[in-house]
Amino acid sequence: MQTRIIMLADFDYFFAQCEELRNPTIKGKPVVVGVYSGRTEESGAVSTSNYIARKYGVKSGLPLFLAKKKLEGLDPVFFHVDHEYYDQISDLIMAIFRTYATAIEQVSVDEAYLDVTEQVQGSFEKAHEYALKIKADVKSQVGISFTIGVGSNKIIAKIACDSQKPDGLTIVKPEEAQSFLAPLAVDRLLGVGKKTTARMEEMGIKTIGDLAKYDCQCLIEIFGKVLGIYFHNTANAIDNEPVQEQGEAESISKIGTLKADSHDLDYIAQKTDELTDIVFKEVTEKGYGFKTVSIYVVNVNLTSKSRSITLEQPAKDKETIRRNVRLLFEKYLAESELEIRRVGVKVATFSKEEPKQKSLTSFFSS
Ligand code: DCP
Ligand code: CA
Ligand code: CA
Repeated sequence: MQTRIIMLADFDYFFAQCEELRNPTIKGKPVVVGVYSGRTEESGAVSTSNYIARKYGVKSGLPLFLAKKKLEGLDPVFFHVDHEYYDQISDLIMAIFRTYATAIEQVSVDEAYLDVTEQVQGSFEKAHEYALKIKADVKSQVGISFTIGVGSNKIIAKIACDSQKPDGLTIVKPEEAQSFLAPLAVDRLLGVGKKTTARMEEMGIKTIGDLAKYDCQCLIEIFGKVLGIYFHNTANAIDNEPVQEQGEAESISKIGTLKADSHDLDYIAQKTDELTDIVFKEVTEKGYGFKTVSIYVVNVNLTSKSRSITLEQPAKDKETIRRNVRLLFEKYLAESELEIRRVGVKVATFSKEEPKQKSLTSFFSS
C-alpha cells in the first residue's frame, strides 16, 4: 500500500472560540462556556474554556461555582452552551475541509480526519505547506483556529495533534513514528483507560515503547484477542483504518436507556441485544445489507460518544451486528471509566442498488 498522508484537525477551545467569534469584544478575557443544570442559577459544569481561563485552572468538567471563584476579579465572561450555533460553525469548516481532501471523516463536532495523500502526492514536505494553507483558508473564511496533526495513519495523526495545541501543526513522518510514540505514556493511546494503565504498569509497561516491545501473544492472553492485537499494532504505529466519510450511507438506529447505570459488558449487552433485534427487523424489511456497525453511548455525566466498525464485506445477518456491537463496547469500556446511562446501536446500510429512502431513523432521535 502507498504511504498515506492523514491529517487530524481539532478546533481549538471550540465552544469558547465560537463565542469569541460572535462577541469580538470579549477577546483577551477569560471565557467559560457552561452547561447549566438549572437547579440553581450557578449549578452546572464547565463545558470548555479559552486558554486564558485554563491558566487559572478552569477546565472542562469543573463545577461552575468553582470556575467563578478561580476567575474572581479577572473580568471573566460566562456563556450557556449553544450547540446549534457551534454545529453551524462546524458545518462551515467541514465543508471547507471537503474541498481539500479525498475523504474526510468527522469524528465529533470539532474534529475530522482528512486523507490528503493524493493532494500532496504522498509528500510530507508538501503536507506541511498544505496544512498551513488549510488553516489560513478556514481562518479567513470562518475565523476559527485549529490544530493539525499529520501522520501516515489515523492514530499517529491523532497523537501528533494532541501533542501541541492551540494553533499547532505537528508532522510525524513514517520513519519517525515509532520513536515519536515510544516515550509517551500508554494512556495516550485510545482504548487505554485507568484500569488498563494500572494493569500494564503491573506488567512493567509504562510507555508506548514498552508496549510495542511486549510479546503480542502475552498481550492476547491478558487482554483478549481483539484488544491484545489492537494494543500491539497501535503501539507499533500500525493502523490501516481508512478515513471514512460518515453519514454517506443511510442508517438505521435505535437508542434506549439502561434500567440502571452500568459499566458491565454483559449487562449492557442485554440492552443492546434488544436494540439490535429492533434495528435488524428494520434492516430485513428494507432488504438492505450493511457495511458499518456503530454504537452510541451516553455516559452518566451526559457526555456522549460513538464508535464504528467497518466490515470487509456487506452483511445481512443479526449475529454480525451483535458480535460487532459487543466488540465495540468491550473496547469502549476499556477506554472509559464512566458508567453508561443510554446506549444505541446503528447500522449504516449499503444500499447502492436501492432507491434512496428519506426518513430513516437518525441516531439522535430515540
Ligand atoms: N466538551 C464538553 N465537555 C467535555 C469536553 C468537551 O462539553 N468534557 C465540548 C466543549 C469543547 C468541545 O466539546 O469545546 C470539543 O472538545 P475538545 O476536547 O476538543 O476541547 P476544546 O476544543 O474545548 O479544547 P482544545 O483546544 O483542548 O481542543
Ligand atoms: Ca478541540
Ligand atoms: Ca476535540
